[in-house]
Amino acid sequence: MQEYLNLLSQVLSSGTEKDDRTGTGTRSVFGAQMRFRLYNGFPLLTTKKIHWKSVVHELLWFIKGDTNIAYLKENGVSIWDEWADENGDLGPIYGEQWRSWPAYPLDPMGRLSIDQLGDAIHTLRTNPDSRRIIINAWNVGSLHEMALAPCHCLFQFNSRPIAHYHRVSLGAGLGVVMPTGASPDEEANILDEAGIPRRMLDLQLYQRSADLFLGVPFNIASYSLLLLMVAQVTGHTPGEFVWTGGDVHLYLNHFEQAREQIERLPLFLPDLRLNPKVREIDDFKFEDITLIGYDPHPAIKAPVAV
Ligand code: THF
Repeated sequence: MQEYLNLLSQVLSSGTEKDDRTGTGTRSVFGAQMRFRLYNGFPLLTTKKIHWKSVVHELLWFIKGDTNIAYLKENGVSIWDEWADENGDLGPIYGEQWRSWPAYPLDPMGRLSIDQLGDAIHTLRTNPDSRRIIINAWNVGSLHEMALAPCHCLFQFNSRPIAHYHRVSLGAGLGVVMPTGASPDEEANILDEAGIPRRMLDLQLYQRSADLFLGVPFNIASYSLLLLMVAQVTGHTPGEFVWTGGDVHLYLNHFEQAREQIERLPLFLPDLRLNPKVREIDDFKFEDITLIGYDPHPAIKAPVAV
């Protein structure tokens, strides 16, 4: 997570002061990238405590295709409260675009809407070399109906063969004997004779607007978790999460907190275990996701810009 601390320093030292929609004011850098190798530990920030429960419930809520905060409230997650209307609705944000992007005209299968996440998983199982495994939340025709335009707006999966030696060491280490939901032919393409994945899965996110202190640690953890889940249900070994940012900013009222964090030493990364019995993305429940050995520095409070 040193890369994250480096980016904090970079924005503090060389960012441009810039006004923003929320009227708070920011220091901002345009264009940045961080890479996290998921087999080196789960990239949950250790230089301040992250509210992990919020990360998991928010992701499960996106996967459900839900855009009303009722589920989050029931589970004690308040990170979306500020943007919801009086009925708890946020408009057609992430969940709706991921699972039911409206199809006009009807797609060739006659569907009224497109399940982008389901289609991505199907493609990873049947045509993993594809360079079109993209999920897009930036639905230009619907932006005006959303409580907030998507910040993490597009992501792409990349499936690649891994070397045999790598396969053996990783496969043994992770104990991955993968369920895939694929036909035996497809499975032979993904798993070797010992049931160990032949292929690795990467995910790259494009985040057009990045609240580096509050949002980004959540976003890194959330997409890394999604990558592990999709890897499991498609029979891949988790590879790299690549985070790409557009306007990467620190709000002016987060500077002190950012400086405090930079002084702290990164600690050991936790591990993440998924229940290996889960074979379909829609079957993951909170209890199937276990974080092990997360022992971070204390939380640092900071106000969220609305
Ligand atoms: N708006 C802004 N200004 N920043 C964001 O990061 C952001 N998001 C989502 C939508 N709009 C945004 C909401 N995600 C927190 C964390 C993530 C959020 C919103 C708020 C937050 O306040 N975190 C605190 C408390 C955590 C908790 O109580 O669970 C923290 O200390 O981390 C980016 O996707």
